[in-house]
Amino acid sequence: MRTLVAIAATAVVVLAACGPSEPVAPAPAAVAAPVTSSEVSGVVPRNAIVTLLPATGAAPMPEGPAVMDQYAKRFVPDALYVRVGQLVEFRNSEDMPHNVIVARRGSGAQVFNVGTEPQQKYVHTFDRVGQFDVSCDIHPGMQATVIAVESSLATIADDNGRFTLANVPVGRYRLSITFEGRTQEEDLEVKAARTDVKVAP
Ligand SMILES: [Cu+2]
Repeated sequence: MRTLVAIAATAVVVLAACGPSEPVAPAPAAVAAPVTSSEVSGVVPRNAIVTLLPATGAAPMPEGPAVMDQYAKRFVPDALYVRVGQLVEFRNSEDMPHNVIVARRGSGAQVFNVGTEPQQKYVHTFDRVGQFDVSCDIHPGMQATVIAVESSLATIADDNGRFTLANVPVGRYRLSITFEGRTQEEDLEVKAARTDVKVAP
């Protein structure tokens, strides 16, 4: 019993030393990091080309050409995003002749059909947004896709119309949707970590 009393007395002394009116500094408020980029995703018409364009003006053009090569009897890469107006080099980097046939997906309209001799290249500039099927009729297994777009922020919706664009800087955009040969646009403000989009055909 004596021991318990002594402990209680000690506790009182310690509490008194703290003082009753000691100012308590407020805990620093948790500061959320500002959102600088967003994942833009949603549903649009199936297989549509989805592009985010600047709110005004044109997206800056990348330097240099885009390149689709031919080697090991393949197109490399087998899917290539290029910019409308950009030089696109179709190269042949192996020791056998190929050709390059480019046709607009959907209509099937042929854009060009050229032979590509070893170590040669053919240069083309796409003048419209669209998806293009690329083939070599010497080697039927050679198939590729070119997607011509007007911004580096672009993708293709899947068969259910779902798409995702990651790491989109916050800001105001024009959302451009191209499907079945036509394009529709709407304003889009990207300001949250996730931005949901729904565009009916
Ligand atoms: Cu070939």
